[in-house]
Amino acid sequence: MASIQPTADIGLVGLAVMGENLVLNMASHGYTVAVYNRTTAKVDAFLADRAQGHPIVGAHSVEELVARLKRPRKIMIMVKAGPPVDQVIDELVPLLEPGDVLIDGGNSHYPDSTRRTRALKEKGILFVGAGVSGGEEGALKGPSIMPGGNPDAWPLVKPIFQAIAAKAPDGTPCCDWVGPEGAGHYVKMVHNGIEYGDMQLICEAYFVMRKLLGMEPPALHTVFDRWNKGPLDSYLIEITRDILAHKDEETGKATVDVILDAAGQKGTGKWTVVSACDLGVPLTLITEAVFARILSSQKDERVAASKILKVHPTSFTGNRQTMVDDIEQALYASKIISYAQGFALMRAMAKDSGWEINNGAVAMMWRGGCIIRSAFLGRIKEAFDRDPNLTNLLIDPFFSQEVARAEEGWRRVCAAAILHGIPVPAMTSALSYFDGYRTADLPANLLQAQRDYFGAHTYERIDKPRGEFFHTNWTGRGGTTASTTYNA
Ligand code: NBP
Repeated sequence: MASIQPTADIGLVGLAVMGENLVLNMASHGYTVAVYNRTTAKVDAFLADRAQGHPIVGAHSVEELVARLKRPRKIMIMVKAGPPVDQVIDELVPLLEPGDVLIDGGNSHYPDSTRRTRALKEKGILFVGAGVSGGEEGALKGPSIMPGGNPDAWPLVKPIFQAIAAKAPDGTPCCDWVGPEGAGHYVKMVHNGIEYGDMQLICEAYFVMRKLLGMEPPALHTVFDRWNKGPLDSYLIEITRDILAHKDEETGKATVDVILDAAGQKGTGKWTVVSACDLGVPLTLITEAVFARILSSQKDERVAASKILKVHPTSFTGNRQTMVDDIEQALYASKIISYAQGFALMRAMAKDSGWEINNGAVAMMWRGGCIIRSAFLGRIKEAFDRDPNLTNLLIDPFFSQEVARAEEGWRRVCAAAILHGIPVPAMTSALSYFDGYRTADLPANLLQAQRDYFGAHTYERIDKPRGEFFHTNWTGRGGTTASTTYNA
C-alpha cells in the first residue's frame, strides 16, 4: 500500500444502484471518490463504464480503499441495511484512526444507528447515520439527506453532503444536521412512513374515481395533471399522472391495469407505526396505510371472500365534477392530517430521546430531492417558523383554515365511499382522527368506568385535580383495593 497516494476526498463502499449514483453525484461536484464493493468485479465494471472521465478511483480491498483517502478519512457505506452494515464497519474500523468518519447512508433502523454511534465513539470514530431519499435519480441528481449521529462529524461531511443534496426552490440544500445518535435514520423512517400514507391516499382517490365514477386511466391522467398544478403539487402526484398515461407494450392496455393489486413493503412503514405505539402518538393514517398494503397482499383470500361477501352495486347519482373536486379536497385534508401526525411523532421522539429534532428544518430537507417532496412542505416550514414549538400542525392558522375549507368535500367523499362499499381506510381514519382531536369530551369516561368495573383500574374525576385516582365498588361485591395506575 505504500505506493498508493491518499488523493480521495471520500470513500464509498457498496456499488449497487444507490452507491454508484451517489459516487457520480459527488464526482460531478468535484470530489475525488475512492470506491470499493465486496464483489470487486463491480468495481472494475463501474470504472470501465459510468465512472469513465470522472475523478473516481477504484479499490479492490478495504485496505486499498483506506489507503486512498485523505485524512481525516470519510467513508460512506451504501450496502444492504442490517448485518451487512456491521460487517463492513467491523472490516474498516481496525484500519481507521480516531477522528475518521464512517457514514451509513442505507435504510438502517434507527436503534442500530444509536448503537453504532455509541460503540464507534468509544473507538474515537465519528459515526453518521444518514437517511438518503430520492431513489436512483435522486442519488445521481440530488437526494434529500438526513444526517444524524456524532455531531463532531457534521463539519467534516457538511460541505460534501450539502453540495450533492437537492436544493429547495429558494436554493437551500435539502440536507441539514438532524440530531445525535439515530436521529437521522429516525427522521428518514418517518419520511418513509409519510410516503406510505401519501401513496395510499393517492390510491384511494384513484379508486373512488374509478369505482364510483367509472373513470378510466386517460381521464384520471387529466385529473392528476390538474391536481399537480394546485396545492397537491408533488412528486407522487406527478408520477401518478404519468403512470396513468403509460401503455403496456404487450397488451396495449393501460399499464396500471395489468399490474396485480398486491402491494409489497420493506418495513420502514411498520417501524414508524411501532415507534408511534411505543411513544403513545396516534399515527392512524400511516398505520392504516401499512395495513392496507398487508390486506392487499392477501390477494387469494380477498378473491375468495369477494365471492361470498358480495358488493351490491348502486350507481352514483350526484354531480360527477363536484365529486372529483371533493376527492381533491379529501386527499388534501387527509394529507394535512398525515403530516400533522408524522410531525407530532417526531416531536414526541425528540422529547423522549432528548434529540431536539428541528421540525422546520426537517420540512425543508423534504422540500426537494425526496419521494414526498411537494410545495406543501414549504407551508409546513412556514408553520414551524411561525411557532417552532407547534404541538400539532392542525392548530396552525394556515392549516386549520385549509382543513376547514376542505372539510365538507372530504366528508362527502368518505360518506359516498362508505355507502358504495369502496374501501378508503386512510381518508376515513384521517377524518375520525380530526373529529377526535377537536372533540373536547370523548367517550373515554365510559371506557374508564369499564376498566374500573372489571379491573379496579381507577379513574380521574372532572371535579378533582388531574392525577388523583378513584375507584368505585361498582357491584357492591368488590373490595376497595385499586390496581396500580400506569400507562403502557
Ligand atoms: P442493496 O440494498 O441492494 O445492497 C446491495 C449492496 O450491498 C451491494 O453493493 C452488495 O455487495 C452489498 N452487500 C451486501 Br447485500 N451484503 C454485504 C456484506 N455482507 N458486506 C459488504 N457488502 C455487502 O443496494 P441499494 O438498493 O443501492 O441500497 C443501498 C442502501 O440504500 C440500502 O440500505 C437501501 O435500503 C438504501 N436505499 C435504497 C434506495 C433505493 O431506491 N434503492 C433508496 C434509498 C435508500 P455485492 O455486490 O458484493 O453483493
